[in-house]
Amino acid sequence: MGLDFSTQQLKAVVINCKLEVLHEEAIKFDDLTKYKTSGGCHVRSDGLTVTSPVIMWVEALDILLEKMKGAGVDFSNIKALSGAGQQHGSVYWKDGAAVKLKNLDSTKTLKEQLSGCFSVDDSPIWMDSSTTKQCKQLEAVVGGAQAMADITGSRAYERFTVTQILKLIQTNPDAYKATERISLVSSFGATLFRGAYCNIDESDASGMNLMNIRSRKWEKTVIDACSKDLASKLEDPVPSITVQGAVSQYYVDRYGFNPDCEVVCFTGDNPASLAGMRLADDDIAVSLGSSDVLFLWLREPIARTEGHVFVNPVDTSAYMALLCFKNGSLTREAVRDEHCSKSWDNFVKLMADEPVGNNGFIGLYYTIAEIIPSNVEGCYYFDADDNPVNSLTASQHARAVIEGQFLSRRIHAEDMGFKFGENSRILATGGASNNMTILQVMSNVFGASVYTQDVANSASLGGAMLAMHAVKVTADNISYQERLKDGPEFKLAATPQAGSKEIYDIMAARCRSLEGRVVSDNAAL
Ligand code: ADP
Ligand code: XUL
Repeated sequence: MGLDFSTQQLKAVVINCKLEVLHEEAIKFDDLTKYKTSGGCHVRSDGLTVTSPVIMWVEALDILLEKMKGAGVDFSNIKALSGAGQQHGSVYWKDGAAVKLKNLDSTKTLKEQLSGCFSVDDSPIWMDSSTTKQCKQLEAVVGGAQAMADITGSRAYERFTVTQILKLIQTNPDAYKATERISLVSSFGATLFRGAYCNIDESDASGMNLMNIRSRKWEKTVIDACSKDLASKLEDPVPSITVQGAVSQYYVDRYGFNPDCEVVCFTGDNPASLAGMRLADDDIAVSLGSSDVLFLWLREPIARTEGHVFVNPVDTSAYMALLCFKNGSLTREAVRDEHCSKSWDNFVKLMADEPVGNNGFIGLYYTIAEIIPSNVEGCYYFDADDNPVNSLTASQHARAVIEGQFLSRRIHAEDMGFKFGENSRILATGGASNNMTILQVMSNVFGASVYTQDVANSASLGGAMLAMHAVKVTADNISYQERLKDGPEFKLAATPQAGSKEIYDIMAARCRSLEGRVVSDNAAL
């Protein structure tokens, strides 16, 4: 079984040894209306602080397992489970939580028993951008942004976990003091199933600005700059396919799990997607979920001050490169809701009213503070001569948001060394990869063929596949790629349309300079 504690929902998938999907389930957090989340989170009044109630994730697991049991899933057949979590988010377990976790009562829900177990009720998540001060502070300690990237794989980013932990230490020292363990969303998921604290895996640990990506150890200078006791509140990083031990007796008694079912480390949603898509060397994965994320397999950890290098979850000696754009699906939805009567059907019909290239109009949409380019906010429209315009028609908006997003993804990916070409395969996943019109624009802008998998939730699928690999590999030493070679195939979804390359090559160059203008205008504000 593979789970995915993602931004907007908790998902699960059950597969068999032939890699066939037996069952899929999802619980949308916004459907748990009492938590009043939108898109699974709360954006605070400063517009920068973004959190999710940790107990909502716990309750979603209660509901998910009940639903699966009701649907006839036979948990006694599950040999192993693993999963994914939205990256960077953190969970703060209060003193005494380990004892509660160890003694879970199977007649009660997890929510009933764990509600008092968190020293911070609202977990900071990846959409948070409130820690610029802490980023600067920690970069200064290690010798600057590039030095931080060389050590941890990324310059200090607001959403990266250690900057969030430092903010807690500085603004709410009592809560930090009352914390016995800090989990990532991923290791929190594993901990719930294990009934004991689970390790943070090396791949998701790479999204903390805290682990040395070569030695795979916590970086002492960064630890000491936060608090000398921080390491004692963290479970050490281990390879992503580490078996943590059997599932808690709670799940055996309440849901009929096999007592020998192994819990394998959970990892970040993007590393898990890399596993679920069985990414090969020349592939570029594009995940169109709440965020838009591009990633690829990397042999050597060459880190820059834009983008990230993470430890590879599948091959622990390798790495992965990743670019994350915060204005993904939620921004497309905002345009759909404002200009296209809240319907994807209308959205694609309106897009079709405008030609490839939108007659030169370019739109850059940052409805929330962006990660790339850093901290830019607002929506900006330009005509074919690069003059700013105040508004666009509904059909121009529908086309502009998609073209603008993929043009920007292309220029930043090329800057980081991603190479798009006729031979590269773009593997698309995430909610918006269901939309063929969007995939066609992506193919045109990148000038490469786009493929999709039947299973849209590559992160939960990757979790299930990593679980299967982890419990077998010590006995047979077969590589991940070899074991999973018969996994769900990719199907061709779109190829570049004739003439589009010429149009988008010119627009990509324009987009680069317009984005630069928007960045400097934002900085001047
Ligand atoms: P996450 O895992 O981050 O919660 P998903 O990968 O499940 O996100 O994607 C959810 C998003 O998919 C929604 O925000 C929605 O906007 C988008 N989505 C779903 N169907 C479509 C569609 N047909 N066209 C465009 N976007 C879609
Ligand atoms: C990656 C990132 C997001 C989250 C949520 O760095 O911040 O993709 O993992 O999906």
